[in-house]
Amino acid sequence: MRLSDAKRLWAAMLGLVLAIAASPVLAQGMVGAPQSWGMGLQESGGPIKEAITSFNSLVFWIIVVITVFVLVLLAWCVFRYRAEVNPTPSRTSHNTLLEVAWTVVPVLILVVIAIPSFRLIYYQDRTPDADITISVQGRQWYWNYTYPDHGNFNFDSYPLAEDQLPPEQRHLFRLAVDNELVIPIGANVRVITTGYDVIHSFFVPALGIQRYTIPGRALETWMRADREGVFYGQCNQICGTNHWFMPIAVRAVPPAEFETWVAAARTRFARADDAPAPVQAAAPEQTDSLQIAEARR
Ligand SMILES: [Cu+2]
Repeated sequence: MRLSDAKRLWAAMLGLVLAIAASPVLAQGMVGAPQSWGMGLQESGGPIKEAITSFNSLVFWIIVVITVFVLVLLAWCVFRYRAEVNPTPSRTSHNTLLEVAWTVVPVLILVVIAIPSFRLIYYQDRTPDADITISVQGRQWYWNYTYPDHGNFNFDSYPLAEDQLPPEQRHLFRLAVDNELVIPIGANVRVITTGYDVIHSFFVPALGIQRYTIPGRALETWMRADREGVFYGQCNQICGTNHWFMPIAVRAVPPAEFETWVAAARTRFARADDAPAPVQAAAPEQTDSLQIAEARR
């Protein structure tokens, strides 16, 4: 390759890198969503998911070691004690040392798994120092979010139709929503979940959060995004015919941007305590919505 060719190649590569860096998708930060042919867990957007990922790796490697050990042992027995070379089979039926070992060793392995497992369950359970609280209500079939610390404004979140998405984001159909749940980066967000009609479940894999939303019951959990981005999830408790209609989009923005969004949202969305809670019979008001069209199909 001539020098000028090499230079041109470098220039082209640099151009490509700059073009990718300037594209709007990357400008928004991380996108927490499933990918085609994705293996393993989704990339983590915060500390809970990081803890889940490292616990998953620990268990994975324990499984690998056990599987390889059993496979090698089996292969060795099959080869070493085949009838050809071992015409008189052993009549041994008890071996105290071996029996104690194969009881105690698995128990120890389970203890090694149990300790970090319990630690993780309690870490995910609730945050001792919440910066903000958000109330999440699962409804048939949409999400309703309330910000009690910021004027108690409240809004619904519905999925976007496929043709409402720009072509390069079509893969986010059934994940992208009209009104995203916006949180500040680095804040411990206490999430209180309730159910309006049946049991739903608030699940955002990239943030490592999942909690049922149960009618007549308030459950607590928390989440924190340490990276800017949009983290997608879905209701993961079968809740009726339009269960698919409950995607979740959590957008993490810098704190200053969050304050700007709150100021705009307070005027845009009616305050929860200004209006009585909607009754179920009033729900089909949005005759033009995708949900109604889907239900009629
Ligand atoms: Cu559901």
